[in-house]
Amino acid sequence: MARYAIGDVQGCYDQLIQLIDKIGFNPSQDILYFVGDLVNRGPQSYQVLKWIYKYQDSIITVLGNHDIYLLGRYARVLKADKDETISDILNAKDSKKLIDYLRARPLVFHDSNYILCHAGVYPKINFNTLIYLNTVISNHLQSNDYPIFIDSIFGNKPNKWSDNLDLMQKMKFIINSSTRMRFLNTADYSLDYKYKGELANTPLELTPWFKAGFDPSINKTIIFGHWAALGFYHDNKVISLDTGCVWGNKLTAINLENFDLFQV
Ligand SMILES: [Mn+2]
Repeated sequence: MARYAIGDVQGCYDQLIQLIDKIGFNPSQDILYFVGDLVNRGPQSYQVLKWIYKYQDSIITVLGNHDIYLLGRYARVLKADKDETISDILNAKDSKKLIDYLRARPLVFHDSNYILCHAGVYPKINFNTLIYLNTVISNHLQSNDYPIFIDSIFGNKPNKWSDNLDLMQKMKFIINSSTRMRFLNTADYSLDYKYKGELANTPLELTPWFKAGFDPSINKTIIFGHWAALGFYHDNKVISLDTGCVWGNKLTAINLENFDLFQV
């Protein structure tokens, strides 16, 4: 048995299948962790989601910003973005089954060694608080009223965490930080949404979220994606796996027992 973590697929079905072949995935023995953003921008989102659904007993995946966008489009609370490539899912006969699977995925998953989260773990929060809010959000997404909930979660505010925020504001902050975060404003650790570039050119006033110093309760290695300009990055605290497959670069998997890297 082996565990592999895989970066942002975003509808790149052919590359997903090539990568699965390369690692020799055995669904009866292996577990695949996906960092989210399974769909959108790429050409075959429906095929990807069907494949994930088929092997769901061997797969753990968390919600990315594009997955939440798909939920919002299906729930008819978002207008179509001109760059979206999810109409095949929205028009599919089995779309309800796939959407119901997707909205039952968490924002954050953790095992004894790793935390899996699409964009990352906001470093200045107590981990138990994060896991509690993750559960509350997941309950909303799985309820019959989920379109109303999804309609209320979009927007950049609040961009600053405080224990004094009300529950709705806390949930919005956790959804934004878990699915969209790259940099924090160094002065107050608020979320920055503007700069999406490389570490080497980081503006002076910003800090990458994983360099801002972690709350001591966050004591596992964080596996994340979302940040194509960062690419593959591995230190003693984080593993970054979005290597920009949908932009013509690579799709990456890492074996979580021995850190062997696989790319197509
Ligand atoms: Mn993303």
